[in-house]
Amino acid sequence: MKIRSAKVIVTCPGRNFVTLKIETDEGLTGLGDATLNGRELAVASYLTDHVIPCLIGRDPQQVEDIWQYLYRGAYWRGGPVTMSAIAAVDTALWDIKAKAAGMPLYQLLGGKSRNGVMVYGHANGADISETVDEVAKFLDLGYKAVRAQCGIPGLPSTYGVSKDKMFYEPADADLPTENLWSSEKYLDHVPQLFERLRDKFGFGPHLLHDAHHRLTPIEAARLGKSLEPYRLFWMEDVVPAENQAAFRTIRQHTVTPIAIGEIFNTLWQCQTLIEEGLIDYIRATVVHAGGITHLRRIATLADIHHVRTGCHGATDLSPVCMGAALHFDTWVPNFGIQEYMTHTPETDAVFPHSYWFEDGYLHPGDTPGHGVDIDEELAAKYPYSRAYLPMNRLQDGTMYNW
Ligand code: GCO
Ligand code: MG
Repeated sequence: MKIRSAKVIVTCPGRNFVTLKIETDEGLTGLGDATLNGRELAVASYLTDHVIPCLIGRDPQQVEDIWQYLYRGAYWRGGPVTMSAIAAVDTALWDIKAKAAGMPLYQLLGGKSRNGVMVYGHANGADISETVDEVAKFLDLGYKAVRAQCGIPGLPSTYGVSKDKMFYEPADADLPTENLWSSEKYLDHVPQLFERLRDKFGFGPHLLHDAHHRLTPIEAARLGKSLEPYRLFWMEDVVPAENQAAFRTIRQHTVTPIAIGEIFNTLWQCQTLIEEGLIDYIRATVVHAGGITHLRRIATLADIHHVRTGCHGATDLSPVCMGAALHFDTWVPNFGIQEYMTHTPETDAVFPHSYWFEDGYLHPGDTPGHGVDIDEELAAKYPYSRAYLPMNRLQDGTMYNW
């Protein structure tokens, strides 16, 4: 079998997605997600201008060799653009391999380890009462786990709070909007939210929270301590992780479980976190962490150190990434949870897929491959439209982490 052609499809059915489609001389096709929120066209160019010419004529069955070729061979290693491009190729090749075998992808990875993939939904509100109502909606839909975010008194806007509840989309403008941040106000408010949620819903549902890289290690330690009575499933991205050793401070002070990794691209960015047992959940996923081939290595290292997976699954990860992640989740022994933000109906129509939600769990389906396709004619009706994530400043104007 040989790779005959490959192309990049950019479409914006409500938000931008970049998809790689690889075609073989035997007529099999495979799809990989290459979406990098706010930097979509950089990955599209990386693939079209630098990767696709090297793929033509290669044997698509050599998934590992092609991964190594693109990673080692480029000399320049890592980074979100490179690793999203490699991930797209890798995902498309696994899709082809599974289709050639006539099997759903999870079978090739090692088969089912569970009957369904537990997911968490996103509840958010302008204030605590609104967030409580939103959590109730998710529980009514059958979710076993819900992430809760809410507005902070004294801050006009913040991460995780949106007007459009079910389709929360942070890339909200064609140039970055700006938020204002105060860790003091945030740290005072968040425990009140979880106190109300536990009062109302008890300790049955899993509750999660994302601090979106905004605290210092000692502030994060305080957050974890103050949330201990409410027994969260995890607190996510409490500090930026360039300095992995900083997590030692947080770990010393709190037993609230720690999750991080949605922006990680390689194992090296979480090696210390995992090997020293500084985290409980690793959030890396297929598209930004080098595809199934590399994510599998991260998960295997994590397993040895009692760290479980919690793949990123926001709306900027396309249904192609979600489909691949669900096969991975169905197999991976140290599965923790999968994030799930539903895509808009327009996006679902462009990407017909075999996965489905039922009673708090997602199921990958049994279609050969990863089970996600693209309707190219429909995709062409939604041209790229530039969109950026917001930025964030402290109240005195200092540039800060979003
Ligand atoms: C999450 C994330 C997202 C990101 C988004 C950026 O936990 O789902 O933090 O909301 O901000 O994916 O592109
Ligand atoms: Mg997050």
